[in-house]
Amino acid sequence: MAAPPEGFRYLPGLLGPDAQAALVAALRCIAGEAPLYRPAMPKSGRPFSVRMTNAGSHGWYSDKETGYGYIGRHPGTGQPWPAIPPALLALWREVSGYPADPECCLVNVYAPEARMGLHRDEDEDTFAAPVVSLSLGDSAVFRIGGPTRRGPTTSLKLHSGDVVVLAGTARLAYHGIDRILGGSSRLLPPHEWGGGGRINVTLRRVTRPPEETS
Ligand code: MD6
Ligand code: FE
Repeated sequence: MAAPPEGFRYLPGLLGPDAQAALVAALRCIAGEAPLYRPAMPKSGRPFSVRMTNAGSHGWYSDKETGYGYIGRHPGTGQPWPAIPPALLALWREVSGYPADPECCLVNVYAPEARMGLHRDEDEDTFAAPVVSLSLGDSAVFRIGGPTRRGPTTSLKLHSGDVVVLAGTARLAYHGIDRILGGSSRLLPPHEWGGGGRINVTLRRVTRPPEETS
């Protein structure tokens, strides 16, 4: 175990039950327009256990050929991504401390068996903006380390309504989801999201805005 890096903020229960339910409804609309897809690892083509979709001008995507990165349209429908819901823009303005709005709202959908390996969010053109993350549905074991994959890590449980901010040094820290505590929440209707589970929303700035002074 190690203390979480500088710039890591954990805001437990920032969103109450009504706000969580309203966001699930907004995410249902997004997934209706921009269907969930399963990204694949660069080179190996190994599929992720997590399904994803996006809102905003930039959507995060990965497949065998293109690798990790952002695209302006849904890979299946070819349509632009839906708009980021106003409640999520409000959350970003409240907690990010950053002068420009996010461009990507990545929606990660975890079935109870899904996981996310240790990674850094490093596909953006600016790291001065934090990444703001919101958990909905089942609780999950989140692990965060430091700037190298091998260093010591700290684990904490993220529950529905919790918000995590990765800013400063933590912005480029390795992190991942070790496991989902299946059945720990009743927020997500099981028939709709493929087995209940968990939704994680991350808000990111992708391009460097004029407001960002060097
Ligand atoms: C998750 N979260 O909570 C995965 N990335 O399902 C992330 O990968 C993440 O929570 C950047 C910043 C905060 C995060
Ligand atoms: Fe991440």
